[in-house]
This record gives sequence, C-alpha cells and structure tokens, in this order.
Amino acid sequence: MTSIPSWGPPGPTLPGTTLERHVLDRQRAMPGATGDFTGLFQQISLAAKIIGSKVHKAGLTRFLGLTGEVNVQGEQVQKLDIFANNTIVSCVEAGGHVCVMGSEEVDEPIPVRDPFPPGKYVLQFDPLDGSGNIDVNASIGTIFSIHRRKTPSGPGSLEDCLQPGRDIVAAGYVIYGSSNMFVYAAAGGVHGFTFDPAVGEFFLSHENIRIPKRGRIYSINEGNYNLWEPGMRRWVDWIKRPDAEHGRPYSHRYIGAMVADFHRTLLKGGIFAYPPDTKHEHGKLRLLYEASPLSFVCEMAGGAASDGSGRVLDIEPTALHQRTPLYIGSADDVADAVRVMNEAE
Ligand code: P6P
Repeated sequence: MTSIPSWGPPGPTLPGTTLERHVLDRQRAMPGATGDFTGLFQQISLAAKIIGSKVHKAGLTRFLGLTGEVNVQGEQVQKLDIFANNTIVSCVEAGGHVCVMGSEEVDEPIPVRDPFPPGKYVLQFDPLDGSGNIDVNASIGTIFSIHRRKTPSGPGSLEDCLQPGRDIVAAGYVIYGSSNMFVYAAAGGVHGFTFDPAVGEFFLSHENIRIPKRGRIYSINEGNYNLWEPGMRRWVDWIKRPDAEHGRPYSHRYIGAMVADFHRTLLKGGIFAYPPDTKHEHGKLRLLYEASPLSFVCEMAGGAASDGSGRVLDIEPTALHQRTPLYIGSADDVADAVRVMNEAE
C-alpha cells in the first residue's frame, strides 16, 4: 500500500510548488475568498505561458518585426505586442473574474463583452514591455495589476480603471529571458516562480523576495543626460563621483526593458529611474500598467517608488495612459535620489 502525502507543501511526489497551488493556498487563508482570485491568476498564468512560447520561437516564425502600425503611445507596434495583448484578453475575459481591462495597446478600456459574465476585479497590463528588445533577443516582459471594481455591476468602465496603486489587490510581472519567471506581490509578500518547459508550469523558486535596503547599481538611460532637468543631472553626477566610504561610484546597467531592469534591481538592489526630459514632460513610463504595478511589488518587497515628489502608489490617476516620472528600487537609494535631485541649486 503506498502512503498518500498529507495536505501541505508538496512532498517528494511533486517537483515543487506551482504558481496555482501557491495562490490557492493563500486564497484559502483570505477571509471571504471566493476563488475568483485563484481563477484570475490561472488565466494570467496561461497567457504568460502562451506568450512565452511565442516569444521564444519569434526568431523562427513570422512574428519578428513590425506590423507597420503605431499604438496609442505613438510607438511602432511589434507583431508580438498585438499577439500578447490579444492572448491576455482572450484568456481572461471568458473567466468571469474581471469586469474591465486596460491595456497599453488599446486606446480605451476593454469592458467584458456578452456573453461573458463581468466579474469583481479590474486587470490592467502592459502585454509586452520592452518590445524594442524583441528583434535583438534581449529580455522583455508582461506587467499586470489587479484592483477590485468600483462600479456596482455590469461591464466595467474607465472609472474602474482609474484607481491609485495603493488600492492594488495584487500585481506582478512575467520576464521572458534566459528563463521565464512569474513574480507576483499580494498581501502575503512577493514570490517568484520559474517556468519549467518540460512540465509546462511555473514552480516556486524565489519565496518571500526582499529587496536589499541599498544596492550598488543605478539604471537609467544616460543618453538623455543633456535632456534632463539640472536636479537629475546633479544626482547622476553624484552617484558616479568616487566616494569609497559610501560605496560610490555605483555601476551602471541598462537593458532598455523596464521589467528586466526592475527584476535585477529587485533581486540585487539599487535604483532604476526614468525621469522627465525635454522629450517626455511627465516621463515616458505609464502609471497604471507599468509604474504602479512595479511600485506595488517593490514596496511589498521592502523597497520604495517615487515620482520625485511623493509615492507613486498615492498618485490619483486621471487618464488611462497617463505617464509619470519613476524612481524605484532600494529604499535608501530612492531616498538619496529624491534628496539630491531636489537640493536647492
Ligand atoms: P528608452 C520600453 O519601451 C519602455 O517602455 C520601458 O520598458 C523601458 O524602461 C523604457 O521604455 C526604455 O526607454 O527611452 O531608454 O529607450
């Protein structure tokens, strides 16, 4: 007679804790949990697997290159952007867990359509962040955030999308790189899962991620140096000035896809910054589906995220595609950046 493993963390019979099992175990601990949360995560995870498979074969199929179209951001649309967007919408809308979605690739909110039942959550996402890296085989990613709906019933609306990051229920990202990882943050902390293509599942690999209080890496597009405000140039000059006692100069790393630059910052510490410049009055990054979700992840891991004057999570959104300056990473490094850039001239 074989023994049946007792309920709890997987025994030797399972290769690890899957993302679905991890979320389910925490869903059980949530008062009044209805299973919607677990179901929504399963749909996001399925979309991530489909997108990841397409990204890793893009070089072998017709998915490389541009569609010739331009999205609401005024950016050249890559074929994989559209594929990723449509994959997420298709995986999620039928599940009955969301009432509306917001996407970087779509001008207006995407209300759940008949015959699908509108649910109690709001999903906003950047389907493929850093798509300029696709053709050169550098890391790219998907970013998402989940709020509870504000409107009482029926298909959701822009009102449901325009919520501050401090009200996020869960947020995370998928990084398509040397391996694919799914990282999410919710009330229970920040956890990372690595995809095993042999099994087709994300397995827990980074439990309770905590960002170092200070790092030694700064990540910013130095090519914009002459386009920045004086305070920004002052901070970058400061972080590069030799000061052995305080561990400066920092090293510079910049991948050009925020998900990848943020993921390194989360694991190793340091700071990622995208400030305003003469080309981007309010910065380049979008609040609702880039800055807010990653700021939520960062704060849940013990870090900080500022727009240069306050918490990103406290910004009250007024438009679906609004942008914000972003300084995100180790708490001490973000505090230094805000202090130095705002010093009196
Ligand atoms: P730049 C990608 O297009 C993106 O939105 C972020 O993922 C990335 O951090 C940033 O833009 C890169 O912008 O101006 O440095 O190429």
